[in-house]
Amino acid sequence: MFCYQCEQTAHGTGCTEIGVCGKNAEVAGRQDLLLDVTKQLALHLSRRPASERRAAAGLIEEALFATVTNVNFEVERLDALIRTVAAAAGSRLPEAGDDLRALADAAGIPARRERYGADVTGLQELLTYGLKGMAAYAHHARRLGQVSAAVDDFTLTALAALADGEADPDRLLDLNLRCGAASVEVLACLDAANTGAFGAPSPAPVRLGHLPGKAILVSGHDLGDLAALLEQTAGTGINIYTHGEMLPAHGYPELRRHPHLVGHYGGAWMRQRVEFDAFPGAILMTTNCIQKPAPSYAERLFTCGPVAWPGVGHVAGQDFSAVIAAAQAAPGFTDTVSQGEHWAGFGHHAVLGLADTVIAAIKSGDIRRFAVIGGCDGSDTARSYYTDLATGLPQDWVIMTLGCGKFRVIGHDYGQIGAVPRLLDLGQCNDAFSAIRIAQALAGAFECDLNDLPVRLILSWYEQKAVCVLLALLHLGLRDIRIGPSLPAFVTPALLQILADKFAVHPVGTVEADLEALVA
Ligand code: FSO
Ligand code: SF4
Repeated sequence: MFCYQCEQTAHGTGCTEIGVCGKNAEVAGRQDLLLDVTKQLALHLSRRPASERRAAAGLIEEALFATVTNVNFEVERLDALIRTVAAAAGSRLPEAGDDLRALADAAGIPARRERYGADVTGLQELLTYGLKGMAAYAHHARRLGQVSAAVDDFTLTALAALADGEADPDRLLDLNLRCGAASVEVLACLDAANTGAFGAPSPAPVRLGHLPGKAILVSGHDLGDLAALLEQTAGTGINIYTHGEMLPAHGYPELRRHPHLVGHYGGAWMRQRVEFDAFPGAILMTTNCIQKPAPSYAERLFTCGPVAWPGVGHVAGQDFSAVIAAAQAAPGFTDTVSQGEHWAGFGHHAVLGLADTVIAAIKSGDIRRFAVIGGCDGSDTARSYYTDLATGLPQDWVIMTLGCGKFRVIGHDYGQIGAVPRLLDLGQCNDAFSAIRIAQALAGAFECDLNDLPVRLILSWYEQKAVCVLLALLHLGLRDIRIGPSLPAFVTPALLQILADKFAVHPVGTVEADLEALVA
């Protein structure tokens, strides 16, 4: 196997024997093959009528999402997807065994690096990961009834180009920037889907801690699954807690109106083995990031949607009765623990509702700058950089955070600047759209370019949705973006040079040096 698609890749170069995420060679091979047949399907569809292309968009999303880091670790489910996608493309696949493995090897990254070289393969993978991230976001939006034809069309175009062996660096760079344009679209589409279904987020305090009673913990990003679970548990006496990237759910009026959505439990995804072990109820994983479950909670853990782990109960559709039964059978909490509160719900609607106050504070000099510090969290100890940077910023800076990277930033009292809280939690990683909307509104108010705003971007990345967000920012022409805690292994020195020259993208430095540079 060879995989270098995420930040925790082995030795910073690539996972070979087994993934740091727990993906074994068999699963990795299936994911390579699934990606390859999906590209072939896109190529096939590029010669078919538009109606056929549209009809296949959901399947292509599902296939791409299944190959994102920490999503699907189950060979049988991957095999079923491979056969469905191959059948849609009219391709014939060998039944199983060595022939399938040989096909997977031929589709893998080492074979392409040999053929095209590391730089071109890196550009192809940058595009591929951007497409995977887009697919994940598009999948959530589609489930809530929102689709973007521009996103679906671009996904097919780009996959078909990759299937066709596109290896021209300029054309690949252009496809990557077009992926950024489609990424802005998909973020907008998901924003419309979430706010359409659950109302515009507004600031609300979230209980940190727990109450006595039976409990279900919901992790991942899919607000639709959470909403269905809230409906199905109404009146049962079971309390629902959010975990990880589900924290922003409390900002949505149509979700927090449920009195049994009682609070948030735990931190970011990579702490789940400890936190799920200690949680005395059932746990539902709606999307990434799932880790290998410990035996202590494997029977109380359930996956749904695109997520799968061998031996873990999978909920087909949104009938959560098995999860509810597991919660009833578990002891639940017997005490009350109060760990304070966190304010969620500062999406673009809420922040732009304060636009006059914010603009006046910028003009008066009370607010000097904004720092967007967010993205993904991960295990690397170097990620303490984000905590130290956020807490070290001058008191006249406002911090906007988002994604599970927020867990490196929240939990500190940043105070207020007048009526404006110094820490604004914009939401999930896809709520990078809120940062974009806020920046665009400020640029409009000050009649300046986005890059002339007093906004600094310090991003943390882990998996492919972060690539989608980064490409969106590059498409918008944003420069001087800091990325950490380390640079992607697929970004070769030559590719990094292009990103540095064209977009002034650069790696994070030390906290001291970056604070000095940011404040200057
Ligand atoms: Fe985090 Fe995982 Fe939301 Fe990612 S939970 S790391 S970028 O899946 O999607 O921020
Ligand atoms: Fe390694 Fe990340 Fe790939 Fe998992 S997803 S195999 S950790 S590079």
